[in-house]
Amino acid sequence: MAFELAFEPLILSVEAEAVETQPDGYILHGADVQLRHPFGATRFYRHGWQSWSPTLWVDLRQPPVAPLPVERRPQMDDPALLARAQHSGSGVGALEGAGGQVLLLGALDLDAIVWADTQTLNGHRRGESGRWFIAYGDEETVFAAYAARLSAAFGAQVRRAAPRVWCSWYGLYTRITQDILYAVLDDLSGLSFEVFQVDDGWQLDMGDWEANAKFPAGMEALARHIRAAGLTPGLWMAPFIVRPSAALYRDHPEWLLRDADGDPVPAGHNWGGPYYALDSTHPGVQAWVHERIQQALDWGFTYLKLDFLYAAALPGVRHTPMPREAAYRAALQAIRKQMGPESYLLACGAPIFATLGVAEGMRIGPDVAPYWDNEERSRLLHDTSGPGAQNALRTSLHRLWLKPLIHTDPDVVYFRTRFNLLSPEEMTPLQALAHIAGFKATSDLPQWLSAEERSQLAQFLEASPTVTRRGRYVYDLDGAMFDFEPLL
Ligand code: 9PG
Repeated sequence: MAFELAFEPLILSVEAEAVETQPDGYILHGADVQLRHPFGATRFYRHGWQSWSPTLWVDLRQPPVAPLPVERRPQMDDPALLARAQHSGSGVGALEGAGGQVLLLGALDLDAIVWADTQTLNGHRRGESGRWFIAYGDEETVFAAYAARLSAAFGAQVRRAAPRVWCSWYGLYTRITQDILYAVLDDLSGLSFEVFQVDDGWQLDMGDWEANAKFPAGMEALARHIRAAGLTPGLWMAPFIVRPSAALYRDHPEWLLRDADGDPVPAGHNWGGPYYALDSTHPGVQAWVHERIQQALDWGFTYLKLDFLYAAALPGVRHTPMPREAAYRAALQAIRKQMGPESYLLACGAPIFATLGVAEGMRIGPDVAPYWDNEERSRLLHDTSGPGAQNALRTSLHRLWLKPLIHTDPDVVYFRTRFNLLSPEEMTPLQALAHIAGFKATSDLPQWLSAEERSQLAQFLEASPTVTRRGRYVYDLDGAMFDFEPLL
């Protein structure tokens, strides 16, 4: 049915099943909704599916985000989004209108996409029907109104400030050992971190979540050591992916998510080969994930960074047929419940919408790196989902409107100049973004820091500047202005 929406002075016509007028916009009903817009070749807010997926304003005259080779698509974005010819985003999309106004169309359900061309703005939901919020006005106002609607639909998890985290990844990568981490713990004393998070490198394999030979005393001893240093033990796991080299892959082929031909669904390509998704609706997988999470909790880790979560929401044939984001959300909810109210869940590589209201924190951009950009991947492959400070900054900046819903983690910041190609002009904006996003973390090894750098880190951890947004990319932190636009 056709309806007219009045957005003074605009009247827009929309195809939907039903329309409800609201003080801050309209609610549309229907699996498919279509609006005609008068903005022509304007810019589109393209919202990527999971943490690392490209999220930015794009020009409708330019081609849509180019997909990576098929085996790497899931780690970039929803493969179904990347296969589309139109400018498409996950859950929400927006167009720049006249005089700095923005027209936003956002789903209030999971498993939804928004796409646009020079004449239409469209919503499509995989499911029987759908609910959508549409608003036109000042950018900050319409995104805030949408965030409030999402909070009502999915719940918000913001109960306390995000913890200050030391994370092993961006300093040591997989080269962590028990002895190195014990030494780092000693050197961190005097800095006001709250969480010491052990990242990738402790486990036998993706799928075999037991300590490897670099942790001879075991994970329980490590957690005890961290707690004795006055910090909360944190641990990285990727519970829904498995590598072919893992014992799990050989022991339980029936647990893999499979496509219509019966082949395992690849979740990406890393660590020198493909890795596969587990079917989180399979009772065997559910029992196994429960055991793995319980083991981490029993070891004493009460902060879990769960990664590559999108794998549980990839297209595939499931043991229990259900929409794929709903399948992932149910699995994450089971984990969240098991963790109890005192433990912290940081979701990474996570489908954004399906994680809201479940996890306390979520990575909202791709990985930072001790360099600004990987020219080859960004320029030649046109992939902005890869590691690099610029990619991380860009995507995270475009997701800050999620702040009322969840702790928004823009990834770690740097203070070290050792083993780091970033200039001060690149490091300072990352630090500012951490204050703006409200999530502070670093991977700098204390022994790498000069006395001056260590004191900058100490100040960063203790500061909580008042943040005022002055424009899309302009923020005021206690009177200091940061304009991120030239960096994008
Ligand atoms: C550990 C890391 C860190 C990091 C996470 C995640 O192949 N990939 O496309 C790919 C993307 C991101 C990535 C690793 C691989 O990083 O974001 O913080 O925990 O895993 O392996």
